[in-house]
Amino acid sequence: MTMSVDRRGTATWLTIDRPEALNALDGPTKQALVEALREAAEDPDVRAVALTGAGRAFCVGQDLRELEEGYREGRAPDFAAELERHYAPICKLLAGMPKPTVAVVNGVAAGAGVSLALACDLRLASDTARWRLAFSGIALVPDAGSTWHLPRVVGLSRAMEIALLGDWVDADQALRFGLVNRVWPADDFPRQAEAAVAALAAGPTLAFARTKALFRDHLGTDLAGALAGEAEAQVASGQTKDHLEGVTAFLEKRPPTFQGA
Ligand code: T3D
Repeated sequence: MTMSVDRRGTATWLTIDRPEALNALDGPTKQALVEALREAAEDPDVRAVALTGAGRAFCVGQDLRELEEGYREGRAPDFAAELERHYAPICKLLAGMPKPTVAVVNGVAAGAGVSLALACDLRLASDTARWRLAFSGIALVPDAGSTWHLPRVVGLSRAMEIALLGDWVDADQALRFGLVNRVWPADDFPRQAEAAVAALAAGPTLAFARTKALFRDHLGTDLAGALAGEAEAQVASGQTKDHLEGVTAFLEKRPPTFQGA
């Protein structure tokens, strides 16, 4: 078992579970991740997805040992096939899932581990987590969606800094750069992250799904297109039970109870 799937209320927690290899992504782990993400995406009872790592690391990217034999013989892997088979689906599922996805970054993140965290909607980190894009260390370009996500998350100049200078980014820097949304002390991190994910899973899931889609679609749209897209999504959102509940709760001066419907 290289990954565990754990339902906590209406949230699903996916834990990459190869602590002895700092949760490096070998073939079975990537396949398990694709399947678990597909199931979470399709299950209407799952209203938020958290991705984390077992032990002291979040994920250190591609398992380089798995590729050792080929490299020793002077052969690079078939990157195109591997990106298409695993990394692209994982990235698309995390980004496009119709419910919030959260990287719960408990420790070191490197290489494609950073790419996975970037593909999530939010990144919550322990103050012991540190980040390194790491691709340049093995003379590769950033992949698994990170050339698309990183400049959008931190801006072009910071993305260049992180990719080209290649330094470790610590928790303070990650917060300052906008790479993470929240940082908590390590001893309180599990409790805080769990509460944050539970709060997202109790949110207006259909409105969250449309919000995600609008933000992503509108990255490549002009204002007129964005206004039209918002109008269409708002008509659909206005017909949900959660919308009625939200307004009713406001009028009755009580917190809303959203059902994700
Ligand atoms: O198909 C494609 O498109 C390829 C895509 C490639 C993108 C990538 O993700 S390339 C990989 C990028 N990641 C890295 O370069 C990180 C490599 N790891 C490190 O630099 C260090 O491990 C760390 C700085 C992250 C942590 O250092 P430290 O000293 O705390 O731990 P350690 O002793 O180096 O690692 C502990 C174990 O994890 C160790 O195993 P061992 O020797 O005790 O049996 C180490 O080999 C293993 N490990 C760490 N990173 C990887 C790994 N095993 C396989 N693959 C790894 N990436």
